Amino acid sequence: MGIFSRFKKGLQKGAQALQGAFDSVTGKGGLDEDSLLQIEEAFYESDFGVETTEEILDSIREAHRTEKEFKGEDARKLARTILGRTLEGSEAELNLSQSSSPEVLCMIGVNGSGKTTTCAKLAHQLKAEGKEVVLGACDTFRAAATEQLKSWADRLDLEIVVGHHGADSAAVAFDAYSAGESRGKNLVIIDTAGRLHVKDNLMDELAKMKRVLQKRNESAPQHSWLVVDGSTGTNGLAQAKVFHEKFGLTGLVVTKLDGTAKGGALVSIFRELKLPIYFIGLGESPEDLQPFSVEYYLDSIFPAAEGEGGE
Ligand SMILES: Nc1nc2c(ncn2[C@@H]2O[C@H](COP(=O)(O)OP(=O)(O)OP(=O)(O)O)[C@@H](O)[C@H]2O)c(=O)[nH]1
Ligand SMILES: [Mg+2]
Repeated sequence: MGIFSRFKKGLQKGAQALQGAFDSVTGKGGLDEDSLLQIEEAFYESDFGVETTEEILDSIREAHRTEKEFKGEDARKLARTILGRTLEGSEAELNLSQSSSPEVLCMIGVNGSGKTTTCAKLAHQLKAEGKEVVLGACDTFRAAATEQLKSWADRLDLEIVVGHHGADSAAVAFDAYSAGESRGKNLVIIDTAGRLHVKDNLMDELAKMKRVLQKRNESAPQHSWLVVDGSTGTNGLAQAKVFHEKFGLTGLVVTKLDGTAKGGALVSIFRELKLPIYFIGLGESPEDLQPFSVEYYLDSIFPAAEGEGGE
């Protein structure tokens, strides 16, 4: 499956919600207050956030008032343009330096957001690109967590450093870094235990992991990504703010965008934090983790109308 097809298929539900609203007004001679409310509601329900939704609706209302021939289709295009502008700077590529010591990427986030699977999928993709990667199974909190990452590593033939259940996660991170260094790896990907951003003791544990890593390499971790479940909507924003404050994030991964109509949450999170979105999750297979592309995202949620070309 091509990359755009993956986006389109994954974002299908999110697209339907918006499309329904716009479809009901395209074809109509013009927009009326009723249809504008319908569009507004669809943006709110998809979790694009208050600011973005208001900006879009204000622009549509203004154009509707001042342009004689302004139709539903024009409203859709205007919304797309504004979202494109809002998402400027949200794409990012993981570039690893060629230095002799490995870089470190910490994958953090609340329980069940998709950290462990993202670690495995990313390691798999980087390996396919010829990068040398080692995984650190630093979720020592849950007995099954190490096993989960280990079974991915076995299946995808990835190198992994594990600690025993209940071990100090910072110590496992330290070991993983040491292994990465002695084996000449480019990147150490650290899987961490899920934690609620409001639990101070668990947040302190993350800070400790960072301190311990910095004893080996003062610029580690070079990458700290928050993995956010895209289907939890604006909840993700509250989490992201706290994790960013306490740990200093460098980027985001937004998972589970397949199967949710709340695909707009990534826009509100980006708008607020201005952290690049490195990857998005569009399903459970390794290939469903895709570098975020604004163009593919917008093309998926605003499919070209008939006669406009496109897929
Ligand atoms: N549909 C879908 N499922 C996903 C995606 N990403 C992760 N999952 C699933 O979400 C579930 C939780 O993923 P994990 O990677 O275990 O999440 P985690 O953050 O490591 O969870 P904890 O370690 O318990 O905090 C798994 O069943 C994954 O297969 C995605 O993009 N789409
Ligand atoms: Mg996990």
